[in-house]
Amino acid sequence: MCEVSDRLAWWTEARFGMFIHWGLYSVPAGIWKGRPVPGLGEWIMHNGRIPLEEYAALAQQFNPVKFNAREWVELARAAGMRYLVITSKHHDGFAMFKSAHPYNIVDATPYGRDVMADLAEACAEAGLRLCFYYSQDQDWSAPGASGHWEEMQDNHWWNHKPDPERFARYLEEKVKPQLRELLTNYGPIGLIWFDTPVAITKEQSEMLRDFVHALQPDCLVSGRVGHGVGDYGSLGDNQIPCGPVEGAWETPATLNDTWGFRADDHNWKSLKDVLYLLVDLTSKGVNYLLNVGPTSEGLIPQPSVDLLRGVGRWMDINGEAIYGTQPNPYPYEFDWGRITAKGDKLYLLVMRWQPHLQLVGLRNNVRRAYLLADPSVAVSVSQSHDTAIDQHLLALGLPAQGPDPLVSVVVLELEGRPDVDTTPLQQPGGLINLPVYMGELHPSGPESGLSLSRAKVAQGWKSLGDFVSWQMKVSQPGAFEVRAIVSSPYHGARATGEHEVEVTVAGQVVQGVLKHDEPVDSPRARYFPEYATALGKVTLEAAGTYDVSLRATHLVPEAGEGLTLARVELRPL
Ligand code: JFZ
Repeated sequence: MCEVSDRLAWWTEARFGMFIHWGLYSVPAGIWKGRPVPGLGEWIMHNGRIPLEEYAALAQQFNPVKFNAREWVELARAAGMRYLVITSKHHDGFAMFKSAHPYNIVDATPYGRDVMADLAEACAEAGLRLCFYYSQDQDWSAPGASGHWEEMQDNHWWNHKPDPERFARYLEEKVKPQLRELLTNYGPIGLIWFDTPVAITKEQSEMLRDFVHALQPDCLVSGRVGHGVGDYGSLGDNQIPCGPVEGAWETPATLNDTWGFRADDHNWKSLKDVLYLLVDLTSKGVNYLLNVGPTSEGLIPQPSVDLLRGVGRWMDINGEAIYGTQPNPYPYEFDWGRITAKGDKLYLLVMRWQPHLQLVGLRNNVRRAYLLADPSVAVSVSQSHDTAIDQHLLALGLPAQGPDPLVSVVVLELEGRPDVDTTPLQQPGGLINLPVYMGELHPSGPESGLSLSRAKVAQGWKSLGDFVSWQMKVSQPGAFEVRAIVSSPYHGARATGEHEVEVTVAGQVVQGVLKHDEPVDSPRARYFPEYATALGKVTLEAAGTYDVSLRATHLVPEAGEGLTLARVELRPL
């Protein structure tokens, strides 16, 4: 069996994949007996408390005569996606492939075709990796599985505890045989995207992982197989970490607010939203798995098609700054955009174009700088070093307008591999950004739960003795406004508790209550809202290195996750 890092090579190179949620739920499309059932389209059976017999009857209406595997695959390829993950069996338990278990698309629908066979052929032709989503834990149709419909009438799936013996039998009698079908009938499979581990034990997660690897040694297993035993991890829906992550991670994301098609969901993201997510995630080393929810006729909704074609036009020109890149070597974001790296090159993905872009902390000599969209356009480079504070400065002279209205790429060819100062540095505009993950966390004692979340935000900050400290390098001294930025621990959560904090900067103290009336506008904050609070003013008389710390002076006990601090900012006044 090969090592995990070998298996992951194609996936890390790919960076961008298509997720497809398609099943019987595409027929009601969010509406049951004339009424919208709130929630995700693919959850309609559960959320609508629909008895299995009624739900299964949808199969007779599932006839996707407009389905064309080549068209879907062509769209994914045109968008720049390098792998495709499709729901082979979602929580409803219906198999979208030919299976010995009769509840499947070939045996139960008038369509009667194995769409996975068509997709496997189209993917092989186009050079895309075919991958299968498979709900191993929840199966609302299978006795013994979690979320079984008969046990859900006044229960919730996440606290439903199926009988361990019957659950084990379900794994043996349905899950393993179906995985064997998926891994033997369709050629090489890129990965199995397991999901929602709730009842599964660690031994069972390991057993399924090993079962997959035994059938196809190169096939990856998603982190949602449970208990952290997969080949890579999943972040939350649309979740962007604050800084680069270690290891292999992927963010699954929707184009509107559902995975499976809902006729009434028109809340489409813009091309700007999608490109910013792609760029932001890539700069942090996270794969982007972007979803489409086809209709029961077999069509990908037109707004999704238009968005993906827009992404594709951008990727045709700028894909080099995405595929096979390393994360930003600086451990922080820039207010003008993001950085990726490959070999001796840095790619500056500029979201806020400016003719005079400056970068601090790059120690390499720059051999050449150019626009990825048009290498013939002259970009001037000047580099200097301030020996007093040991700070490198790169100044670029760029055209007045960027080549792309949303994200334009400037390439820096360096002498050698990128070598950057990774301490918090004052940026050329004067801003100093102090993310918590770049500081030092000081838990008050063994009882303290203070730690970093997966997204690199402070969590478990519930004790007044906890604090965080940083050292920062200041090149342009003066007066600054000190701001604290909190992040919501949950997708779309509005507020986190009005905690009171004090920040000490070089011995000067400012203090205030963290409010929620100044939302931050950034790609990340769009999905996990962030709020900034101005705490007061400090003055730094000279360039140099300074200490900063933040403590809580009052914590709101009912805020579940405690003080979820993302960062402190010093803005020049
Ligand atoms: C799960 C499914 O329940 C859902 O239907 C869809 O298939 C999605 C891709 O995966 O939902 C989740 C599970 C976990 C998170 C988000 C959505 N999460 O950890 O943020």
